[in-house]
Amino acid sequence: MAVARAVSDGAATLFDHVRAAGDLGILLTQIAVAGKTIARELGRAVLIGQLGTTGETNVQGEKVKKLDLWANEVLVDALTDSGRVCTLVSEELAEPVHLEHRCADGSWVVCFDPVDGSSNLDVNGIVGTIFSIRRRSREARHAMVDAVAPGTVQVAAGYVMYGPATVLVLTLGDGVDAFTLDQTIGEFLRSHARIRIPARGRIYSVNEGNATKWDPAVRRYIDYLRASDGATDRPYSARYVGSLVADFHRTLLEGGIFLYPADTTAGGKPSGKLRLQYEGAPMAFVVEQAGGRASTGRDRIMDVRPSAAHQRVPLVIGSPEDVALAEDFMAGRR
Ligand code: P6P
Repeated sequence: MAVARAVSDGAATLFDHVRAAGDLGILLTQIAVAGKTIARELGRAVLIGQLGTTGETNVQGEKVKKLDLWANEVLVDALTDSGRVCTLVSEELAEPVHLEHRCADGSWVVCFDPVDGSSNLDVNGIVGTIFSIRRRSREARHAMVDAVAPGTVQVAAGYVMYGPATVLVLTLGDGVDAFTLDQTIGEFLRSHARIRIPARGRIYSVNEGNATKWDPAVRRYIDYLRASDGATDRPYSARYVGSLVADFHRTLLEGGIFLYPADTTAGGKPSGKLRLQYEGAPMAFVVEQAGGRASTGRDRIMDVRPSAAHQRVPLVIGSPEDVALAEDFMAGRR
């Protein structure tokens, strides 16, 4: 009865939204099931000893949380069981997983971060699953060809945000929609249709603890946003969760800019911290589909062709006017 009422109220379900997408719809349904499973586990993790670390370090050089590994297994199983996936690139797996026996025509390549922002888990912070779906290239000689394709080949991308509500944000290349999990019926119901990011916002989001590591032009840009000038609607407010899904989702809905700049100091991360294939590229696809922009500070994120599956990239993403101004500062035009 509840399902019928929800649907009869015109609240489209995620299934309604993707069922015309054929194989891709099957894949997205599997990702949604994985998202529901992860949401349930996150809600009870502290009660069943699932918080904390495993004692291992992953390919990123980061401490592995118990839930990182568990969620990775949930997603690998869900994607493999779909029977539609040829190659998997996971933040938690050192190498791409190539399922040769699945790579018939029309198979898909999925890049994903099972629990992005997992450093927030032990303090009940917001985290998310980020996914980027690409069609397997016909001429792919081996997994690495597809694992390092640029963002322009994406067919679908999005994230599941585990917050007060569990929200799945998705683009299929024709706009961006958000679906909120109705726990009473276990369905993702469309809560935001055809999301458009404001042309300009009033919030900037960056880890200012890294300010001494940035290029001076980045510091000048942030100082500009913090300066008081009524005529240009400044200062901006600062918001930083330290979880890309949370900081990006706020930027998508309210406008403004998120930055994770390069660390220009000796021994730092010259390409920044965030990974292109399962953080930068999917968020860039979503934001562009919502009318926003995503760049390295110089180049369009969607065009960057990585040399490795876990390549990092500086990320400047958000409202088009804010990103354009940031690029002006970084190019020395301001
Ligand atoms: P920092 C989480 O580890 C993550 O990859 C993103 O979710 C987040 O935006 C960023 O790192 C936070 O990094 O260095 O500010 O803690």
